[in-house]
Amino acid sequence: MAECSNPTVKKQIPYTGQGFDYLLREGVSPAPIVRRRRFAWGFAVIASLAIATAGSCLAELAINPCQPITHRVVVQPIRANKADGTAATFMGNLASQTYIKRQVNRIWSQVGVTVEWRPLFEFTDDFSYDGSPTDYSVVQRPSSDLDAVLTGAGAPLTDTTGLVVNAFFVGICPGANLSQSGARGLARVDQSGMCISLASSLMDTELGRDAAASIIAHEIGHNLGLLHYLTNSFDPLFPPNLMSSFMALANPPGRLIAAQKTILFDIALHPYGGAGFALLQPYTPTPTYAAWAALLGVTGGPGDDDDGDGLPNAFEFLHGSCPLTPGIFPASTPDESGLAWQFLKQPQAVGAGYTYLIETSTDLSVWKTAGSPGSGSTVLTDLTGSISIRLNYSAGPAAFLRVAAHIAPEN
Ligand SMILES: [Ca+2]
Ligand SMILES: [Ca+2]
Ligand SMILES: [Zn+2]
Repeated sequence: MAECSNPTVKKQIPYTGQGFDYLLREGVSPAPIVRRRRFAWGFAVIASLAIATAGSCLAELAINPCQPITHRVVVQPIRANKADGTAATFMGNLASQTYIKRQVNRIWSQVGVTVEWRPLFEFTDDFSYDGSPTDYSVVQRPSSDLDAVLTGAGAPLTDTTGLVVNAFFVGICPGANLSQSGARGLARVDQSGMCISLASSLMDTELGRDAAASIIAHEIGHNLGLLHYLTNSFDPLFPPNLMSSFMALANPPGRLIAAQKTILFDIALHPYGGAGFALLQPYTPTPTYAAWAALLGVTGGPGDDDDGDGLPNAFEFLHGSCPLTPGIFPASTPDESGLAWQFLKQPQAVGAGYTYLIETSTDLSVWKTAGSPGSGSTVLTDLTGSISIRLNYSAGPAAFLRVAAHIAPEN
């Protein structure tokens, strides 16, 4: 795992108004700053601070930040074995499996989807493994073998409801020959069913495991109804993305773009009737921190900061930002009276009892609850899904706002 860089950026924004120069100072101390209440987790940051982190913390995959999980996809992995005991590569050892599944989950969390893996099903069938008795070590295995594997006699049709993605891990992928089996996949579009072949050597490196995750996530995308997407590295309108038809091992793609999310969640936009739409099942997250952490692969507690971006996990839980992708503190919006910040409230975290503790100060020493008399701040709105706070320019020559997400103390 690459080390996270976490430089602290301090900036000052001059503001001129009402005949005098107003300086809203911005700064931060290393988190956690203060623990002032029994139930308060470390304060996230002092408002208006941009925490810049270079690159991705977890791995090389280029992906967008996650979105709050609203749907799930259930995947049934099936490993093809030959009668002589030769077994297709699945995802390597347990640590490698955990890593790859986590990366697949990170990719799909970009569109608010979590991937649930059923236990691996072992299936002994020479034809499924490599097309035996025909030899496809040099000649390309026909693509039509995909359907033959998926529907063949004895194939483990573990799902008759059309709600589970069946993923066969094979020795030679249909549409490829043995020499092309580094990482290959072939999948139905807008319907369950795929074949994947992975060279065992891929499991030896992080890049190889990322490539495996990328191709697995790509084939899931086909099953869910996505076609290949035109890409051009030099055209920002068509950035490399998960559904590129070509993947370079050195740079496995993972990004899902907005147009793809639109297709996924609109059955009318599905290309072949929308059977793949049913694979996306609505998901109601369990209202606990532990469930959220397990879902996204967060290993730290509420006061920890898994991605090192200065936003504690508890804040990311409540606000809905991604705990494994470095982000920045929510941006402020200026108006004639000050700077306003909006902090989102995710239903899962609200259900778990989490709330914001927002305080202001003019000297970084004495802190007052935001919106209280003399705090120099105003609660603009406090809604089910968000709270908006304005730090007023009248607060003083310098003003600070800080926020923590915590479980509200019982009265
Ligand atoms: Ca964080
Ligand atoms: Ca983050
Ligand atoms: Zn494809």
